[in-house]
Amino acid sequence: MTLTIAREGSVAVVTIDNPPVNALSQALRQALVGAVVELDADAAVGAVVLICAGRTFIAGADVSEFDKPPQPPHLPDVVACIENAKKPWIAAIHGSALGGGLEVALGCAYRVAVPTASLGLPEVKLGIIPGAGGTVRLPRLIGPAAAVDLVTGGSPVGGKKAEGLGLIDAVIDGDLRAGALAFAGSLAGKPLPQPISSRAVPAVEPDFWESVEKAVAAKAKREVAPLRALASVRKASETGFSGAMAFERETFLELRSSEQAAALRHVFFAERAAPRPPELAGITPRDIRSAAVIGGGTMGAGIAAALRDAGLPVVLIERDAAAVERGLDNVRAIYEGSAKRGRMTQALADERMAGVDGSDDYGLIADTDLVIEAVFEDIAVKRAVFEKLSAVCRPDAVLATNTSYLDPNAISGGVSHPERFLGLHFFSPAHIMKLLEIVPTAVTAPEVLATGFALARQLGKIPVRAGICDGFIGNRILKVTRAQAERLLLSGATPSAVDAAMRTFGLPMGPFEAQDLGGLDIAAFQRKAARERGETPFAPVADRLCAIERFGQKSGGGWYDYQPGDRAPKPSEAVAAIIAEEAAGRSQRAWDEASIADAIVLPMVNEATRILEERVALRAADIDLVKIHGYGFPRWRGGPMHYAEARGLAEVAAVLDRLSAEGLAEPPCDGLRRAAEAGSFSVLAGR
Ligand code: T1G
Repeated sequence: MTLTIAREGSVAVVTIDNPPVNALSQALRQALVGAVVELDADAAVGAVVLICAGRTFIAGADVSEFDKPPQPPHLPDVVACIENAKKPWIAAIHGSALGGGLEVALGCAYRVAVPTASLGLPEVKLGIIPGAGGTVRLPRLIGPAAAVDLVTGGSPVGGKKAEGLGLIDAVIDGDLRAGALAFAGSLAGKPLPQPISSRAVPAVEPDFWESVEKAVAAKAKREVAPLRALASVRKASETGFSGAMAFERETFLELRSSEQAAALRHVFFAERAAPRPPELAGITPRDIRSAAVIGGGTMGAGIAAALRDAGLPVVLIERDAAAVERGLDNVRAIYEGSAKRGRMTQALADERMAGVDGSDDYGLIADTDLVIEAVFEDIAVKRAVFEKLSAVCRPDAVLATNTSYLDPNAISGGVSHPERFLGLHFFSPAHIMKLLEIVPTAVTAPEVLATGFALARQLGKIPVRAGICDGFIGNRILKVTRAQAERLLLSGATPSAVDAAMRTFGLPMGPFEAQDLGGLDIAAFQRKAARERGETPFAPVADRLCAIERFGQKSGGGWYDYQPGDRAPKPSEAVAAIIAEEAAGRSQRAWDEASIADAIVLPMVNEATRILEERVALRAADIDLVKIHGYGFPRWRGGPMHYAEARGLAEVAAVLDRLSAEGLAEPPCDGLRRAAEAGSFSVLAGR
């Protein structure tokens, strides 16, 4: 880490260089205090520009220090030191001024930024609240309402929006350093602005805090930090500066050691590590500058949109002209929907759509860098596609299958240069869901696997390498979850009780609501294939529902009944009767929400541990990312593996033993027992 001071006439330029994101380490905090003292003492200095080297302004406190006791100088004191400096400091912002980075900027007398800068207080996404005056200075600078949005939502704003809010004093077009120096020069002879800490907070409407609290609570659900952040902004609006700072700091220190903060930090680092797995270090991926998708159905259209959103030109191939039109209509519907919902302008939607060419002529993709197949889940259909691609595409073109359940080794059988083939398993809707399971075959070349990870980075997705088995990582665990959910029904629980318990646990919806939404027929198709392989999937009730074509919302009834035009699930007497028949003779027991959650989540952990033991997943954290980004597992619990470690693996094994004794779950696998003895999954695989 370096902090250097240069002098440009009467303006001193303080440059921070602490790669990779200029995080506020203890050494950097110390150096900033030293710079204030040095420049206050230099009579030749009339103003100070604070700027950062590298790709971004200060991106926040150093999250890797959060597990250690805070070391002085503490950030609130550093910010106060800058605010009380005798010379005006001007924060010159590019990249991201986040968390402590924005708090340092709020201690400066002025803030300028390039239009592409992003400024925010994302602390609630780490389960904490700003800890260096963010909740106290912000309402004084931009008013309580705007401050509440920034602090409780955690999302950044761009340079122009920041200027409109009054968060920055000027947007600098062109060279930031030169623009900041010119801004500093324009201050000559002007009185210093009132320090933000001594400004009053603008008054709010009488019912402001009550109404905003309802809105924040509804969005936060069981996450603790957003409401605590709101309380700190309210305190700042109703108390003097020092009292509000003490309240904020006390809240910050309490939350930083909370379970939710530990879980969210775990996810933060896992997400950042995912696109660059250590096993691919030093391997150069192939360039992807053009792409094609074979198949314009729901998945194919979503994948095409995801590729377009990353700026890649896309050719959408279908079997004939009519299917091509249907495929293009599917992509068009995605962009029209985004424009209608205000997610993008109509002009951008049109530009994205203009970059999609539809055709039934494979010859169009003879020079395409990447081709992703997303046709019907049938091995013969897929192999026929890859035989055509092998004949038409460049030998170095990366060929990928989006299969969910088929074996990529089997699909690649007819592919020429099979080392350039792999599985890229997208999750529907493919242009929204972040997870991308990357599935190498036995012969996929390392640089092709690295290309899959580079593509994920290009698409802004979370990549996880998955080994080949039925369902890879996520869907294999999902099968266990669905079987467990049915087991509960046969021992006294109801679909509504199970779904309610899993929503309380933090899932966006329960297993039965989810099946009704996605359609029961899809899993029935997989169970049929499994039975043809000699497996015995457990789904006595689902099988009977499919036999009478109760496929869920799409057929007017599944696990629940639905009134025409109403998607609200209603408990079904017909389903209850089938459950009663299937449960006959089985022991029944009382279920409360906690025991339901145990009977669903802990078997999930057990199967995940098998996946880890078999090296289908390389790291426990990868499984957490799969469940969070593919299946809605609450990120504030860190994912199933982090949740299990935080709860205690010995307890997890003991509960599974008890459930197993009642015939309600598999016993802990050997790997889970070994991990329980060691107290961590690291005994099984990489972290
Ligand atoms: N601390 C430590 N390391 C960090 C970091 C941070 N705040 N942010 C990123 N990194 C590492 C990351 O692990 C990765 O490491 C590398 O930098 C590149 O990250 C007191 C208490 C800034 C938008 O929450 O949002 O301030 O894998 O791949 O895509 O009130 O990083 O290379 O070894 O994400 O260009 C608040 C979190 C902290 C910002 C850049 N700040 N970071 O994205 O790079 S709490 C944040 C980000 C706080 C105060 C409170 C993004 C980014 P490696 P990357 P990127």
